[in-house]
Amino acid sequence: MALERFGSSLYEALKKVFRAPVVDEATVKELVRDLQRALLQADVNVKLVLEISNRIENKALKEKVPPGVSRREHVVKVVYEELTRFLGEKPVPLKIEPGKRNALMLVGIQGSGKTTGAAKLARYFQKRGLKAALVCADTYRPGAYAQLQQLAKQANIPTSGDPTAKDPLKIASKGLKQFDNFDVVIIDTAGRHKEEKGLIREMKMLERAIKPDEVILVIDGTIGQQAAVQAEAFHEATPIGSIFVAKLDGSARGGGALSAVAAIGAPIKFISLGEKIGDIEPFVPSRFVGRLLGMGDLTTLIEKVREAEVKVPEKKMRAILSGKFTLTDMYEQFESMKSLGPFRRVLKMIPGLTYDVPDEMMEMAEDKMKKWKVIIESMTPEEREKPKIFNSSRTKRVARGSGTSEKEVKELLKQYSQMKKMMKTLRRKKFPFFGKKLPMA
Ligand SMILES: Nc1nc2c(ncn2[C@@H]2O[C@H](COP(=O)(O)OP(=O)(O)OP(=O)(O)O)[C@@H](O)[C@H]2O)c(=O)[nH]1
Ligand SMILES: [Mg+2]
Repeated sequence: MALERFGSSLYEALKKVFRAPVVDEATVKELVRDLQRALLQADVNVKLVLEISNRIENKALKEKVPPGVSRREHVVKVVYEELTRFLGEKPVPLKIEPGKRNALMLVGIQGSGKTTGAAKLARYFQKRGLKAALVCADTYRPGAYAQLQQLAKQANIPTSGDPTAKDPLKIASKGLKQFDNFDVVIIDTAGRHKEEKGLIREMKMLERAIKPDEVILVIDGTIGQQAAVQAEAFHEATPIGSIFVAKLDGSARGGGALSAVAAIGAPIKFISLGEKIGDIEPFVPSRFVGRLLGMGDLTTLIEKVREAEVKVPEKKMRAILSGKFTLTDMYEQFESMKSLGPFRRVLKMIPGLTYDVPDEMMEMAEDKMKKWKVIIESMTPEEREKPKIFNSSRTKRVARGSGTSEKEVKELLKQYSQMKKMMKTLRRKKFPFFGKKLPMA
């Protein structure tokens, strides 16, 4: 399995679609070929590859494109939908049976995120009105119980454990008894690296003895392809009911977790995007596929793009593309970006840009945009329409009026001319049809 590579090559394939000047049958066919290659490289069964790629080709070429959506967006949407179907369509919730004590046992290798994961899960259920408790059955790691207690304290979750205990089964049983009238009891177990055989043996023994309602395998989202080997080893010892993927914050795309799913067939039910006790969310396949492809949540993007499209009247678009781009237009652009939500989120959704923009830069861009808007607000209508008339006394006045410096006003004007230039090249490169009839109209 090489699902992680599969992720990135798919991403490359889709990038081609985004870069193509026109999306036509040839573009779709090339995409389908790239897709097939990527799926085959990921060891997907040939029959399944053909099935998926045929469906994508048919839908992309034959399905009617809804109004307001470009052919390009439609193609990407089709790929996305079909892959989501392939990787699991709907979230699989972790079922907690009412009226009984549900025991969940967390397993995984050292440092994968079990202890933090246990606390996150307990808090998650507690927030949903269930009585949740934690049991520490890790008798190996020094300070394991203290770590769990410290996490649990943050959410007032009762814990059971004994730092001096040597027998994990004894303390697990004791904890289960203690919390017998609880809805959910989460058992944290030891993780070890070097002595994997011992760990597996212990886990088997614990599972047979306490018979948890579900064994949850915790996987570190950053480990890549090792995930499949790990998952198989654990699954062989005790059937894994579901997977919890930790550490999906940062740049990990989680392809490894998918290969674990493929290897053992257990669904991912939860993911974690941070160290804090509240950083847990139920797994949503569509969101994950977007992440895997490095594209953010595409359904949201498509919706937002559609909304934004409505906001720019076509007449205006034509005017801008014909080279008439004023500071008023620039201001409106900033406004429409704002309506798309925080700048960062918007940029994250743009294919090709995902994960490439450092946070500090994003913050700077957001701050700048705010400042630039104030500067434009301080100009006269004439200045906004004809920025060419700017001289040093006008610059001074606007800087004073907007509470900024002359340097900042000049910077905005420079940015403006760059954008204007960009609009012109855009017109030449991407809109060769301009001046004729817009094909989308
Ligand atoms: N950034 C980030 N860090 C995490 C996440 N989950 C866990 N960590 C960190 O990873 C480290 C190991 O987490 P633990 O929960 O102690 O892992 P464990 O599996 O219990 O480790 P052992 O008990 O030693 O086997 C800790 O420093 C956690 O704070 C996550 O989702 N994101
Ligand atoms: Mg631990």
